[in-house]
Amino acid sequence: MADTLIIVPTYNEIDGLERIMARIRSAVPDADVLIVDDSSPDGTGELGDRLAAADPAIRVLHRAGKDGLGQAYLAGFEVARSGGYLFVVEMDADGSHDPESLPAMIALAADGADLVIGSRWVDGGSVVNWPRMRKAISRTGNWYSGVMLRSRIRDITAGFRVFRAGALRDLDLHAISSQGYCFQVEMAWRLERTGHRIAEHPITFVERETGQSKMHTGIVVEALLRVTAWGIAATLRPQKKGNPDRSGAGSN
Ligand SMILES: Nc1nc2c(ncn2[C@@H]2O[C@H](COP(=O)(O)OP(=O)(O)O)[C@@H](O)[C@H]2O)c(=O)[nH]1
Ligand SMILES: [Mg+2]
Repeated sequence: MADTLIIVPTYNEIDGLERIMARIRSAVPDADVLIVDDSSPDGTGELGDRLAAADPAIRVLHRAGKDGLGQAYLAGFEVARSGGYLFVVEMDADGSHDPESLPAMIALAADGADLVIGSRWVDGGSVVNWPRMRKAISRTGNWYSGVMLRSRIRDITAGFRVFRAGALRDLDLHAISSQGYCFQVEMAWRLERTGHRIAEHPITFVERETGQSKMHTGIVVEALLRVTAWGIAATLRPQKKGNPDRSGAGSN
């Protein structure tokens, strides 16, 4: 059985899905892949079904409607948990995250990192073809999260990640409340503040060539408000390092 599950959330990604699946299957042939599609109107889910029919390593989880990135990943984590996988990967369907980085990232998790972030903002990391505005939002968001959450993570908003499955079990996933991309900040911060090991691996993020970004102002506002609220709450009620997020949970 594969020890890694790669979760790929999709919403209207029909143009790039086949290409990214082929790249994933050739870069990490031993991993299983789970497409989590929110009933994309463009037929992405049906294309996923055809790819799954031709390749037993690929599965599709169909969800009833567009419900945000966070909910899609939480549903995928449940599949990973019941399948007994050791490593759980998050990556976008649009080609921005290069599957060829995965062997090195999974190796870091196998070496003991609880979360490995494919990072644009550490030495060696970069972004290709992003509009100046997107770069500014990402840099400012990471800077603000660093200050408010006292986080040392350089790319806390990144969506390219490998979790050790045991670390996911340490978190109370039902308590994760973020809807949009703020989900990524919440997951990383919960692990960091409970003393989990976080590694950042430099990646080159390449802006999508097909389809459209689902990023919108509401997502940025949600992140800004939540990070501010978490930062204030953490100042009032500091968490002791080493305390699990979920009482009584171990990390294995
Ligand atoms: N299932 C699901 N996937 C989503 C949703 N929103 C975004 N995605 C996927 O999440 C990934 C990142 O989204 P994208 O629009 O590329 O964000 P950007 O890279 O920040 O511009 C892509 O694979 C999207 O198809 C959603 O509500 N549900
Ligand atoms: Mg994208």
